[in-house]
Amino acid sequence: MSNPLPVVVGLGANLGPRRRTLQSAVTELRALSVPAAPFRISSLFETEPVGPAQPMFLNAAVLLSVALEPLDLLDRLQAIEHRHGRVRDVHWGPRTLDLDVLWIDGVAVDHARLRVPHPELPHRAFALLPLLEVRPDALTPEGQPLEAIAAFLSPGGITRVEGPEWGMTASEL
Ligand code: A4P
Ligand code: MG
Repeated sequence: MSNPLPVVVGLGANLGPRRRTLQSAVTELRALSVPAAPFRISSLFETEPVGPAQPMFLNAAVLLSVALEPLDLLDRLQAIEHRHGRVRDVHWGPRTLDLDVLWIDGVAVDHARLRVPHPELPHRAFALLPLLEVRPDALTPEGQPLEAIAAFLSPGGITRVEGPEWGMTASEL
């Protein structure tokens, strides 16, 4: 991917110092993003866990622009997860930090390690609502507005706890 493309990364945490971990992940995502390209942070949401019983999540989304192949982006995100103590054990289980590639502008990926748009996106308000905050006009690779899909989602189990300033630096506020 030589030209930078807008990407939305979903962030989730439900173990440890959740808010601080997400703030630190935003700092790392800022460093991945092409300078001067749009970089947007969603509100912070507290969300009921989907999957096995486990602590409540904090979820958010970040729009950035990257000049990386999708699999290279995944490698970078997994390195950030590891730096934050991420251990993979229980599928859909608790985690200090989860970074998912939710959407890449105009791109579909169907690879053993990476599927984009994220296949669960149409079923997950905790991912789709933050995504639409940072990129309200996002389209599926087939050209369908993601906003239209959101209309079918139940918004239950999601509480907006802070505006985007939770992830901003002092100079951005
Ligand atoms: N992978 C494939 N596509 C992607 C993608 N678009 N982005 C592969 C990131 N990774 C992708 O993911 C397992 C593998 O998926 C990766 O190695 C990558 O090659 P994982 O996060 O390491 O493992 P997991 O959590 O066991 O599985 P999964 O299916 O990725 O879980 P999710 O989808 O991340 O869901 N409830 C609330 N309220 N909020 C949450 O954030 N998160 C989950 C986890 C469950 N319930 C939740 C939340
Ligand atoms: Mg994941």
